Amino acid sequence: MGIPAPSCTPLHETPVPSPSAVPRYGSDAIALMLRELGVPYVALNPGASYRGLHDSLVNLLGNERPQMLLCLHEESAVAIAQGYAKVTGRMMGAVLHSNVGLMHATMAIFNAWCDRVPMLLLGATGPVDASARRPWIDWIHTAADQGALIRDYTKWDDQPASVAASLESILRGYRMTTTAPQAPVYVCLDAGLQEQPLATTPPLPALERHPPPRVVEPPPSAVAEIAAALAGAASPLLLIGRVANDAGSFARRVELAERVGARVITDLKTAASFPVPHPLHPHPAGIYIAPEAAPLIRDADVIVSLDWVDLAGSLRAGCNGALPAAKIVHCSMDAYLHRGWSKDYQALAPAEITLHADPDRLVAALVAALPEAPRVRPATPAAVTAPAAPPAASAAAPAAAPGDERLPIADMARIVSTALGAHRPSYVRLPLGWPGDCCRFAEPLDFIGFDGGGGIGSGPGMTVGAALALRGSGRLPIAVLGDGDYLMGLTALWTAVHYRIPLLIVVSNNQSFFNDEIHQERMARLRGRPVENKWVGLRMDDPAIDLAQLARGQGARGYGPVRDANALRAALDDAVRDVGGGAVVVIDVRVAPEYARSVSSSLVKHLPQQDPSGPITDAAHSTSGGKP
Ligand SMILES: Cc1ncc(C[n+]2csc(CCOP(=O)(O)OP(=O)(O)O)c2C)c(N)n1
Ligand SMILES: [Mg+2]
Repeated sequence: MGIPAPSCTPLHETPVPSPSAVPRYGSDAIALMLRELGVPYVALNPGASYRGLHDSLVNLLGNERPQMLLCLHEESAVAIAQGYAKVTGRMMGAVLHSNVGLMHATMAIFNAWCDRVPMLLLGATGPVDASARRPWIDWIHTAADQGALIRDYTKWDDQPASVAASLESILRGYRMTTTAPQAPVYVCLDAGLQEQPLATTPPLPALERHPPPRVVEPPPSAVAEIAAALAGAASPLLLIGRVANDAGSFARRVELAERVGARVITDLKTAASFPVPHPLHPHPAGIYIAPEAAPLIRDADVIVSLDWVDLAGSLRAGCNGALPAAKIVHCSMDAYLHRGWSKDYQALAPAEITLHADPDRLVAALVAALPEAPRVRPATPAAVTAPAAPPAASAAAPAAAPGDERLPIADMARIVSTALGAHRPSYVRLPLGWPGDCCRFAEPLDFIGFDGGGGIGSGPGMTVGAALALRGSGRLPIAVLGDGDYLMGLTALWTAVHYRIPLLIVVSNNQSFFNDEIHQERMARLRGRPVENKWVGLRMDDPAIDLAQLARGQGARGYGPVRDANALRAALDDAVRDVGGGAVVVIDVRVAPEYARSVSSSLVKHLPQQDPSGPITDAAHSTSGGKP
């Protein structure tokens, strides 16, 4: 049972008709180009550098196709576009004010770059003609080569010098960002050019003369070689990374694994790509290779990587730093994007066969090349659609001072996944410390992957963008965010409330940038210094921040702080009802500062070497006394 479609209608800010709605300015032509390309939305925070384009979007296009989505921070605007692309596979736009708006947006652009999502970023500067600049403000908001700020983490950028060149530039950028390997592009529009009056606007380039490039199929000889290797393998392994999230591609991956009896490992950095409960997927997906999954890598004789992020690092993680003996097939087009500034290309991956091809096309070709009868039938096919329930929440929470009770994070996770299981949740984000057994993704879009660049603060914006894309799908957009992530990006919620984009955020509130407590604990242990001090400079307490109030202050529903299992269940019931009715809901759940040990290394890289069986807790400092 999914949640019903929201009962509210999306807000459209409809402008009064303009008496002079004929294209007469440079930005009018640019706005028409955006419509021609089918850009559905442009997320933005305003600025005088693109007041010409803003006017054209409102008074020429009537704020339709594209529709503007007002954001309270440029970082949210880009995160929203990223969330939208992660769900739909399609791009939307973001418009960023001159240099300062672009500076605000940089981290989000880096996330989108590392996540390899399509996105059209429009910027502005100038007037480039200094004689046309207003005093002071136009000078501080004009930069030479503005694209240089983000050139190292965009696929392409341009600053066209005429209106006709702007149209070509936007079309070129659109084709580039939507062509694999995908990544954001940036087109910087001179303010003077936008505001330039025109006797007639230049014709839009004919789209049919600039079609998307035909996709090249993987070479048949390579397909035959890989198929033969898989067919002859005793322990084949598929590592599934950045792949398409349509149902057909998802089903073909299952088909391939079953035909050759391959084990499968999936990655929480990327979206749900294979049914986790499937018998051929024996271990929970993780951010890192979990110790229990390592033997699959060590013992494999053929490994096929389908655009797996950090192939070399994962292979070494599975083999104690060595490389596996297996024959390795690496199918990815990512090398086309590799540059020098950011090392997001990861360690150099060994491979006997490297294919610069679309991984889903390789899967389709392999399925066509391999015999139909499954070599190894899954033991219990029913398990594919009926994942085993996670262990029940533990009965007893750790002792805490009266009024300061907190849920173990594993309990919170199990209660959330059980309560939402029947409502077709689409997990947009999971916090560090989320237990692997609560990642029971069985279908595409059950999980949409991580932030790409590890930039905290993107969670709320990405949730809004994903929820925008999921609107009316019957799915429940849910993000479980760390309190630090929530607090850095929470003004994105207003955009969701304003445009009636229903969603649920559960904040895993340990009142800390807790990931760094683990690092400080590690430092203290290594250096023989007091572990008790690990919280200093990291705890967000005194005063405790009222996270639900911060949601209510933006017109969202805010529940909590919730401190026990029953209160959480009740809040989730209310939240599901509210989201079904169109609301934006935040539940603040007080969780103990700990990462669930059952997560093993799925979401955490370096757990300190302490009690190997118990959770990583803040036992070293006293929460029982209330304040650290
Ligand atoms: C923009 C940015 N600043 C700082 C960091 C370093 N960092 C990584 S995880 C983390 C803590 C995040 O806190 P929270 O979201 O509350 O999650 P928790 O660790 O408490 O589970 C920080 C500060 C980062 N990755 N990105
Ligand atoms: Mg935290």
